[in-house]
Amino acid sequence: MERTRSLWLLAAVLAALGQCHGSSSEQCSGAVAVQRRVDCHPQPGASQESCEARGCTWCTTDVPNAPWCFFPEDSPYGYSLGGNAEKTAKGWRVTLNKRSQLSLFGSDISPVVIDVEFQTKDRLRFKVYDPNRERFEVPLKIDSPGVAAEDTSYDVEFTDDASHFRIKRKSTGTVLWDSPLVDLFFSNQYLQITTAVPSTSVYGFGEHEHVSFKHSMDFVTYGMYSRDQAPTPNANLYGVHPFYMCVEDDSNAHGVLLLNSNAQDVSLSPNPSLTFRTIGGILDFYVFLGPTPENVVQQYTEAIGRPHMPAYWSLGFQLSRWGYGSIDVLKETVNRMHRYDIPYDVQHLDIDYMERRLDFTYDKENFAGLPEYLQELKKAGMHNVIILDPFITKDEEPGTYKPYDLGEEMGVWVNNSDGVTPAVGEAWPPGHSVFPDFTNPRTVEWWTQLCLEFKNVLDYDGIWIDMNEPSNFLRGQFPGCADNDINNPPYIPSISDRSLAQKTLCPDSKTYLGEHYNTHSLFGWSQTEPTFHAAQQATGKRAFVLSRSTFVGSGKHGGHWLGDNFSQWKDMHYSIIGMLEFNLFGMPYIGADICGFNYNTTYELCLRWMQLGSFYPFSRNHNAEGNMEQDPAFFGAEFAKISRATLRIRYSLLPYLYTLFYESHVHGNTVVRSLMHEFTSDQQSRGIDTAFLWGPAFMVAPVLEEASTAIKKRHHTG
Ligand code: MIG
Repeated sequence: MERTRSLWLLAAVLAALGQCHGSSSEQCSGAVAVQRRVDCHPQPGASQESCEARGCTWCTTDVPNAPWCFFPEDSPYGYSLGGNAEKTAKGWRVTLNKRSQLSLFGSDISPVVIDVEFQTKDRLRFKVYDPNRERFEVPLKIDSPGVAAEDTSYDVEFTDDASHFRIKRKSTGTVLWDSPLVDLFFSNQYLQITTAVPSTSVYGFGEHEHVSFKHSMDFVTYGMYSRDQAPTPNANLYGVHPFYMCVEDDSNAHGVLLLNSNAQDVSLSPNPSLTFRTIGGILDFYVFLGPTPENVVQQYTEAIGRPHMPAYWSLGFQLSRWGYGSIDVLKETVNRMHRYDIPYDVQHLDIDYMERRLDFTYDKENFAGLPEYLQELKKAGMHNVIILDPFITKDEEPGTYKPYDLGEEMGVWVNNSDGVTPAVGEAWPPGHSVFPDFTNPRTVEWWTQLCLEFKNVLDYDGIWIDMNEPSNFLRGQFPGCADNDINNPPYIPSISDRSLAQKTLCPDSKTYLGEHYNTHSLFGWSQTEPTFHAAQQATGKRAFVLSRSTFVGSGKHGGHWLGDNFSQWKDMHYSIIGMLEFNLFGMPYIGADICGFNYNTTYELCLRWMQLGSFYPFSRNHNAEGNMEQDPAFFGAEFAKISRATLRIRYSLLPYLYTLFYESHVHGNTVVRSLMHEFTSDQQSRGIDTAFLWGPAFMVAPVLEEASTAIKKRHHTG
């Protein structure tokens, strides 16, 4: 014992020395090569002791972010085939048995079943689940016509030694998916699967601010859990999209969705491989065979729902800001926009239009005459969008605030773990707030009624739904979260604060569809569809819904903006990446706050951003409270002239943009796409994210750097 320990110590010292001298990264003989390591201690705080206690190998390395604790080649974990495949209506299924008693996070489930379904010629589903107990599944309906195995473009099989589960592209033999069964975990609160990917050209996963469109595979981990979080590189943001596209070396492309709404993360490793970890639900994968990037997105949206068809007016330029503060300032801004003749179709109203930030009210003092003014704008051909937050104050005098009184009567709130008393948190409205549970049909009734009634107060054309992660200014509701396995699971994915309750509700809160633990990231998604129908009913026209939190399939009923970005040059660049990613996610109605939300903008940055933003599908200049004004009429004649000129290019191309949206609505095409999408076989196109295309035929290459007047031809390495 003693001797082994000192050997370990010696190894650690040698490793540390090696690190100092930057010598070879491989310090331990016989260990799995660094680039092939799969993390055996994904939670923080790994030590040699805790690593070896779980039967894994400890070996330090100077390769940044590579795991020091990893599964050995002869890992005792995982599952093995429990028998022969059994034929099912649309495919086959097999049982898997756990290989040993060892457990990473406890409560392992065995047996589990892999069900393979040949859904369409180019789409297959495989799900791993517990045959003996129902677990949470995302209630997204995906049609599965079914197709015979010989008519598919893919083969699904186990390797001869039954150690790997594989999916192949028939036409080329390329292995698209390859999971060693020893890397499969299926416990109550920890599910993990690893797959090799056929190339390092991997795109997608959201929502994050990614610093490149094509991902680095150098041991990068992205957490996914909806959160009120201003974009910062790699942090989990407002929405959840566990979808990636991979472009194979021969330029065929495929896509993969993990349909799971629990807190999760994915690690990208140089092998190249991906490791998915989620803390609930089931492993429910959909694979789309392409073979072009456009085909992948078409097939993806065929499954999850085609993007909605936006109203023509919503392709016009839009203006917003938080903090006009009064109708006079609003009018002044609108007037100068017209005075400078800036193409402009939509005016947004942020929370300052409300009385004390209460939904379904307006400030009759500071915004006196707002109803009449909105009608005036409409007569002049403009359209209006109003913001609504998901929290409802419970502290008004009874009988004075209908949204609360009616909601209370109808029982529409998210409840505490007892399933009866409403969860009470704190947000923008004065006092304390409750949270509508949009997974409950009664809530949909309540919300629809309020939206319809409010249309008679403010003549809106569209609804902007904010803060629906859902955001709460506390860590969990009052009086804080109980200490239990739901609130404090054994593994918390790589998300900000490593907390499931920070800035939101306790995971053990109850929604109609189930525990908040499972439904948290579905909150905004579940609000989008009813808001879409309410807006449609209220206006009698095509609906406009802009949602901050989104999930797989949200594009069917709403658009998205990239959230609270910063007035910084790099944010302009990242906005292109976000826009390209949301086009992969089936949400082509997308844009970032032009000129930046947080911080004061500058003349030059804002002007360049107006030029870029003129080509966002959703083109809106928006600003945070307290910052200097930044509408394109604010900076004077020269600025206005340049903005007008680029916006006029946009407007002259609106028939084209509208047609692209039609194609996205009907065939699932992207509207904005990367150069790689169109020039896939050109290796150089793989990494380009400083320019983009509208459809196949129009390229935008904006200036993204300060004090520059030309675009440098950058060298892009595959
Ligand atoms: O806590 O409504 O992302 O666009 O201006 C901030 C005020 C709440 C966040 C949104 C932003 C909006 C702001 N909201």
